[in-house]
Amino acid sequence: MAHECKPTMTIITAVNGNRYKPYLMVLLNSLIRVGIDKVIVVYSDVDNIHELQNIFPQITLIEYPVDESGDRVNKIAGKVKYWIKALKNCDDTQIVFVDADTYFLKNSQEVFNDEFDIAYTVRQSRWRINTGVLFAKKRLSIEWFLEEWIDNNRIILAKKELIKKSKVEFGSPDQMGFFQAKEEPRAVNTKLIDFKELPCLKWNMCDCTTNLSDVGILHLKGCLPLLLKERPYGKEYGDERQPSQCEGMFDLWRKSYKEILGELKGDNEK
Ligand SMILES: [Mn+2]
Repeated sequence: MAHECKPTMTIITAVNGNRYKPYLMVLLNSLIRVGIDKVIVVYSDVDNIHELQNIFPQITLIEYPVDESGDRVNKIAGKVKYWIKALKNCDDTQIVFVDADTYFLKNSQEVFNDEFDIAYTVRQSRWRINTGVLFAKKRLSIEWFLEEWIDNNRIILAKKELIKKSKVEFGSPDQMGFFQAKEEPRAVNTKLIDFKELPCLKWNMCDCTTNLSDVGILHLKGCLPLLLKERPYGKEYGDERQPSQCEGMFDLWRKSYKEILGELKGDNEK
């Protein structure tokens, strides 16, 4: 076709607070390696975040006002709110929403060859859905879906029993909120969303495996002190994963982090 142009893809992520900055740095580094050059980062309360623009000129940084209310719900329901903000600033039709603690090993463009509006990842685990990685084709309904997801999070977080249920059945309130938005859509628009399931093993690998050759996206899952070797591995810290299996993934992350710290240092000395 004469006017057909190659579809592009934007990665959207969010960071709230300084402690997520190392994750973001490594994520950006991984994106560059696999040739993804459009990234929108919505952030709050991160020191010197603009220094990252020197090493990753292709990122768009959008500041989200720091939540001064101290509202716990706002914090927990937060990620999706940031994603919506990014979505409003995105002109691509193919979007990958990811947690900052993810790491791309492959360009994930191939996922968009399939038909869907939203593709989410599932695994063989007590908690089947993991919302750390989400693929979406941009339609108005996607924004509505994200709004319904936030509303659900708020409803869950307002009731102790629901919080408990969400942790037991879904691993977190946020994952239960997603499940409900998908299963019990309210608006006509969101009822028509076409969902697709993707294997976590390939597109949101969080259970650790020694063989990373088939993996497209890794998900470190909140173990920064362990990654930075500030504490040893241990069940007492809530780690469910086996350290021997995770070492490959952790080493990859550490190597990348060191590399960027070096670049930032070099940049500051210029
Ligand atoms: Mn995560």
